[in-house]
Amino acid sequence: MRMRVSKLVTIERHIAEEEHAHKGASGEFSRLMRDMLLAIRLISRDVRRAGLNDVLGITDGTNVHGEQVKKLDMLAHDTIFRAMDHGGHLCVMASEESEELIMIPPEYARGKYVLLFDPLDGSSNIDVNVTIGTIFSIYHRVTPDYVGDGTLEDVLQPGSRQIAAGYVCYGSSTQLVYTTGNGVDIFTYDPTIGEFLLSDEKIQMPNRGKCYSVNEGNSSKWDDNLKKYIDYLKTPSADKRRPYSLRYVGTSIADLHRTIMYGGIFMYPADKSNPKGKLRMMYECNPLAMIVEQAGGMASDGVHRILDKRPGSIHERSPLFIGSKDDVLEAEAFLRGEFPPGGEEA
Ligand code: AHM
Ligand code: MG
Repeated sequence: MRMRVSKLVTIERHIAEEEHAHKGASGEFSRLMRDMLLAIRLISRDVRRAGLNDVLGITDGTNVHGEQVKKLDMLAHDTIFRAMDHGGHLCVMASEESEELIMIPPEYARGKYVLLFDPLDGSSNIDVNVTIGTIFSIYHRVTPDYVGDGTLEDVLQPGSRQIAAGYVCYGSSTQLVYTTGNGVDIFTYDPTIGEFLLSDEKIQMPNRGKCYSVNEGNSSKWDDNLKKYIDYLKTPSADKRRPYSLRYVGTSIADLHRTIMYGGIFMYPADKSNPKGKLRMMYECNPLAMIVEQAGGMASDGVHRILDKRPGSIHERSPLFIGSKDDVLEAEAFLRGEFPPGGEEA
């Protein structure tokens, strides 16, 4: 459900007000987010001018996942690093585009927060002018030494410990979808004034939708229960609840954003070639799961709640079933072999 707002509120004011509501807050989180918003505005500018500014195409390298790195992937990664390395708020960062942890340069102070990010999500869509995004996730550091470098232990926290998560969708407009665990708000970027303004407040997604979103080109590698679930969604039902429509952009941000607004389910399941699916737990699954839960939806790996999973490494992958509660519960039931759910005729 959309709660459109008429009051004019910038994201900076929103963040400062949320922080003031916490007793004893020092303002450090607001300053951290101010730096992050600068990076986002710069990336948005570069994305909006792609085609004019030599950011399309590939670099010479591949990343830790063996994928070709696009110029815009690298530019977005560097922009976030340059905005965040010197503020004194972070003790360590990790990025989908960097094999190792990203340490704070020795000349700058360390702080109490940890930043994880996917600088440019949907890389395969960059060169064809289709929606792409940026995803980020913030944690408190857990190592007690507040002046030293952050460690792997600070980064490998379960998603339930995130203190903030957000994604930016470079679509028909640039929108930032953001939560600190107090509901989900959407801010739309007005490039003429350089501000993100609150456009939808405390959004709640439908309990069920009519769209499913999955790369069905992989279906020959799926297990039988998943195949049965997808067939079920496509089979007309007497109550007209099915068939579902298929929508698949191939950018998780875009597929998820539509799912949040209209309801339904977005999946990147495991398959025979990718036993843990494709999406990365730390940079994609966890922040998206926090946002969806805050909007009244659900995120699962097919069996377990995403936010409860304990990551073993920074680039670990996880299957993802995310979206409207009833749709995700139904997917889980199928994956357990309980189909059709409730004895309903498929
Ligand atoms: P990326 O972060 O390198 O762009 O990769 C992740 C993307 C997701 O945004 C999207 O859901 C998925 O890869 C699409 O994968 P596929 O092309 O296999 O369907
Ligand atoms: Mg990604």
